[in-house]
Amino acid sequence: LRLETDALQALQGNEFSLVYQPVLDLLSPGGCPPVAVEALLRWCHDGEPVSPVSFIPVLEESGEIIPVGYWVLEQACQQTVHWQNNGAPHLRCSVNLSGLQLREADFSLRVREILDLTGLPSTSLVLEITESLLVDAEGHSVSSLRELAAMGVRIALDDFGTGFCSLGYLNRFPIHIIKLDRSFLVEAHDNPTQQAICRAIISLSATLGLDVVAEGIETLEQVDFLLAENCRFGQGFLLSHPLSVADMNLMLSR
Ligand code: G
Ligand code: G
Ligand code: MN
Ligand code: NA
Repeated sequence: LRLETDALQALQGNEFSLVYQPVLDLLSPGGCPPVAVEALLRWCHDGEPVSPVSFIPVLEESGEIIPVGYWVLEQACQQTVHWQNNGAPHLRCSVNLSGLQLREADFSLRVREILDLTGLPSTSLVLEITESLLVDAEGHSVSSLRELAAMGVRIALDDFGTGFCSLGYLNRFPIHIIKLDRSFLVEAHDNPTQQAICRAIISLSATLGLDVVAEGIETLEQVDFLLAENCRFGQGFLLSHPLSVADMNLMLSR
């Protein structure tokens, strides 16, 4: 309960911040700037970090995820424009959405305004949604997705393979990127079934013309496996932890 009332004041109190996890081209992990960064929300409350796993549901429950979500979008777009103007002209920015945000009547319009305000090209923005969001999507959310895609915004399906999304959804909705859930990769080295699932998702994506980003890469063996399977993009602690703006600046200046 305490968390709830405090979350309402956190936005005004500047208690939120973003960290950015690089998405790298596995063919040249150290050799070129990240292809994208995923913005991840952090809340430092009374000097203590609170995990998004516990506070995002609270923000969703109270509806506060709407204003916080717009803050995240604006902040991430503004920061990405800065990086684009300072040595990483092709950097994309990936932002996680919760289902409530897509249900907002004027969501795509607000995204358009944020892009115009910050100057981020629409094609540089990736919005990450989950399978459950698609399964529950009613008409309006689907129109929002189509409007965003028509603007040039790219849509990524996050944690792919863990939800209840049938493969038919990949055709029915405007999806451009699949983010392969890290659970498959964790067991890929000694579990032939998980390995086969990874392989199938990667090859299906290629057939459908979708990019795949492997999540949660923690070992070199996983990188080798992914490259052998023609999965070109990845993120994970091995490549880089989520970074503060200052640490991202350092990474980009190398
Ligand atoms: O950053 P971390 O791995 O702790 O994130 C935990 C969860 O919180 C992930 O599922 C991630 O997608 C989610 N998350 C992080 N930042 C945001 C955000 O800005 N908006 C939403 N809706 N979810 C987020
Ligand atoms: O659900 P989503 O994919 O948005 O979650 C992103 C979360 O995954 C972030 O909170 C980030 O900290 C976490 N993460 C990123 N890379 C790794 C990794 O290599 N291993 C693990 N265990 N978590 C990771
Ligand atoms: Mn994500
Ligand atoms: Na994910």
